[in-house]
Amino acid sequence: MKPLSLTEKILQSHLVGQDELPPAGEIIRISIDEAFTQDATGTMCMLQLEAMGVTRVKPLSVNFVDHSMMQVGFRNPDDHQYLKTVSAKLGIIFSPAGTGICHFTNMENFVKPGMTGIGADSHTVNAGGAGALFMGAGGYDVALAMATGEYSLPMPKIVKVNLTGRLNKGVMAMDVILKMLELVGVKGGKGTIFEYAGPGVATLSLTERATITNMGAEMGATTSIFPSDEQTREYLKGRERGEDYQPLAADEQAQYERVIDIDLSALEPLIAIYPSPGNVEKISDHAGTKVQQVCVGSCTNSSFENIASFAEMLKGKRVVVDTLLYPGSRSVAMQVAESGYLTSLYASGVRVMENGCGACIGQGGSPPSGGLSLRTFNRNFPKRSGTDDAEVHLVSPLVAAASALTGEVSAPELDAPITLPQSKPVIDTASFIMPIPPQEALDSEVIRGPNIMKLPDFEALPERLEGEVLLKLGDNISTDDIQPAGAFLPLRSNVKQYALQATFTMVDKTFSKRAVAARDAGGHGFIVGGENYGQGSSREHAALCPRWLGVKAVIVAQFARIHVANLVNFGIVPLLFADVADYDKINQGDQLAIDVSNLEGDLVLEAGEQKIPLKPAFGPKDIPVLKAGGALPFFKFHN
Ligand code: MIC
Ligand code: SF4
Repeated sequence: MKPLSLTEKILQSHLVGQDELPPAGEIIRISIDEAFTQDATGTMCMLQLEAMGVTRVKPLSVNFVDHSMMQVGFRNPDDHQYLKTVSAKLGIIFSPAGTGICHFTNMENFVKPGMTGIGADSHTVNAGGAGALFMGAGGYDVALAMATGEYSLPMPKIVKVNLTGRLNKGVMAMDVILKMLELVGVKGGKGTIFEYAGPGVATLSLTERATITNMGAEMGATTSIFPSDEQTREYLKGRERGEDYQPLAADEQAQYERVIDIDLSALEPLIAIYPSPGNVEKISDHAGTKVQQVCVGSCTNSSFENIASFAEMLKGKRVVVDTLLYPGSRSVAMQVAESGYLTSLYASGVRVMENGCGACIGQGGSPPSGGLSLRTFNRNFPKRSGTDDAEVHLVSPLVAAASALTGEVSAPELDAPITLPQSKPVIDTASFIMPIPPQEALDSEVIRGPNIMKLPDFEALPERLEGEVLLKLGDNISTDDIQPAGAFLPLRSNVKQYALQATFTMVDKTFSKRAVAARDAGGHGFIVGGENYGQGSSREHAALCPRWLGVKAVIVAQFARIHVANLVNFGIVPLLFADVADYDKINQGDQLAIDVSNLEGDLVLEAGEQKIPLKPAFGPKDIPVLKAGGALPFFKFHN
């Protein structure tokens, strides 16, 4: 038998409709063991699920509330109430506000080694730390997976990351993934699954592994995975889920696309410099830079071990800058309290915040104007913090602690490695609200407050697209640039207002007005961009809102994986320049046309006298979806 990688073993055991794994790039269909959303993507996902006519979901499904929790006014509470009642009816477990960050809480309670899963959030890949194959997707694809228990994806390339050695004192799992980002870059993971292996793996705890898989999203990777071993068993036992354990690893002679070697003992504390997680440098090169704020937490670094290490460094001392801490879950927060760290953190002057995304998604905790915030989070895209001219650098919890004490970027100076006291995890399964049994659910009411708007209807694709280049953008445009979150999060269930108030405001405040005027004059909007367009979040609003504003095609040098699927799902034609040099021939304001009557044929961009060859960024199975005007009209027509 051919020796298999761990990824191949899991994919093989979940294949639907074929027996053999095809070469990289070909579409595979797999069964999905779990599908989940969080509140910021969940309302749209649930509206689509309802529009599909689904009355009960197939796989284990969970709706978490963690992103939009400020409850200033009726909008967030309306969303939460809708999610709670629709979950009960459709057979979905509901994780209310305060229970914890989706990826963290998911890992604690639901993920088992060997499982497959998709979630409406790019950091769903976090679950790879427990030997499971989880991927981020847009809300429509998650709704479809909840309805069918299946998901399609291009067969990924599999790259082995061979870990040797052991982390030195003051160096953390965050530094391992920052090293990977330095080596691979923010688009180097596209179409790839990173499989961690080698003797260094055994030295990393499960939550350390999850820090590493979590930020695989920042390399554009499909996902990342660790083997399931004694560390996995230990973690599951601690969570009273010992029976969920099974050992899993790649076969000895498994073949990989390539191998990356990382010696853990050679790593030093690193920092990702604003404005990209890919700008990785040594802490020592930035030591002494003044900081105005420190934030610890996010789905990347909010485990008990992270918080306890942070608290140990602060013990008996006071922070000198505004320092905010977001525990990953109520379970972690209770363990922090029981072990005495809550008191010592307060005594050190730390602001202990709610168990949720918080400052990571710009829900409060913005730094001051022109300030520098050091964060243990995974993203530092422009303006994501909510302060337009503030900068954010990404660091480990120990660097965060050292810097909070000095008010400057500082490496952790330790005489000996930090040892944490024995402490038992606190189990918090009581926070979950279980769905109503199917028979009773038929009569249960779904409560839709005024913030829950109807989904917009979209027409089929015309034969010819004609209109203006509404925006010409550069490389690495993130979904935070396209459709900012932060203060706009309460508009996630209100497409019209979210589009009018937020779309592309980060790059051009006139965008939505110009787009609506062009749309209402009968034109089709075009967006032109460079490499890695749509990096970052899985938010489908970054396609849905531009579509509402009349955008019909996006032409770029290269797309990020989840975003291109979202464009197709909302009927925007994703296209690539056949020759990247042609990007220079197009300007904002140009009038363009494309004959899209035959999406299988050659596609040519007509720009005045110029005829510019294009390549599809969509696959054959996407063509009928695009023609129908998007996934939902396509689904409704065929069911
Ligand atoms: C993010 O970190 O950008 C988010 C907010 O979690 C997004 C999801 C969203 O936009 O709702 C993600 O990572 O997919
Ligand atoms: Fe939440 Fe931040 Fe993680 Fe996104 S990256 S899920 S906003 S904690």
